[in-house]
Amino acid sequence: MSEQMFRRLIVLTAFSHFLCSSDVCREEVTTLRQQEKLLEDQLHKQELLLLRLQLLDQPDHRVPVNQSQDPRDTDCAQLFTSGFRSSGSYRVQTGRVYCDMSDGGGWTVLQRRTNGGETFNRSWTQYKDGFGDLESESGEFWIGNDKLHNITSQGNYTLRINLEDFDGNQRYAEYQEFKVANEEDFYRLTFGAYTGTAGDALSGSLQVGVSEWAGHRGMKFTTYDQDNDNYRGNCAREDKGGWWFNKCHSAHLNGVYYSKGHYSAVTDDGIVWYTWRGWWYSLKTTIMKLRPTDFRVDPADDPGAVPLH
Ligand SMILES: [Ca+2]
Repeated sequence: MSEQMFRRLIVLTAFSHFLCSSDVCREEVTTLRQQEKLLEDQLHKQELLLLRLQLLDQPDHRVPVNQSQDPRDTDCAQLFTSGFRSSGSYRVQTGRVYCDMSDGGGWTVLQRRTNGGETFNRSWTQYKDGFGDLESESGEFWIGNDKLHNITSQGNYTLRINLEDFDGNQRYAEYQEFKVANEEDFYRLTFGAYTGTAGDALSGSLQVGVSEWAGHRGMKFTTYDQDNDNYRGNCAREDKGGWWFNKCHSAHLNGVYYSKGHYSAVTDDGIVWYTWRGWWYSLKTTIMKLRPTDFRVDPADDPGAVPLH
């Protein structure tokens, strides 16, 4: 029923009171009043619904509810720009991802270690598809190498790695031009210039002679069931986790979770960032995340934003 028809009904109901004299007529008036009340309620509900839809259409009033987002978004940076400001699990073009909307916002998280809840000694297929807990705030997971390739082939991305030891010290490493190749090229790792406070363990270039056998630039991905490293054996088997091994590593964030920092083992199979705590210290927390390099936070838009480097 249109608003115009509804108004006609109100007028009719109002005047019928003066025109009526018989009981039948009065009954009809009562029925009409009931209908009027029902329609009034319906109209009120529709007005509220219309108002909510109008609010959703305005960027400043977007509600950060995961279910209402557009699955065609390419990454967490695009979601952040669209108004989604809550960290959590979202669906983007390449599938489900965890978005870190703190630390400047717009980060797509690719790996997290916090408590040893998940084993990272997994097969090629599991690393390809991803595994672990993508839903909770401190869940451990690997995003999946196919997703990693799909996202990083969309543009120019910066990789940020946040590390924490068991004494509560925090360091970070950032790399420009982060890219992961497709499965045909064994998810080969590419990255550019380093900045940060944890040291450049990914290239291993800090110490002379290390990068040739331990650096990860240009390395293919290796798992216990698919050996693509430069070592005579299989680094993933020895160090118990999938990674871009060389012969074998100067950084291995998918290693065994040890509940104390210093560890002893047959091989250096802990969660290692060589340039900070060496090969025989296993870190407490690691987060690897990526964001388009040209992403800029408008300070007026997000007063809590951390200045970018
Ligand atoms: Ca090998």
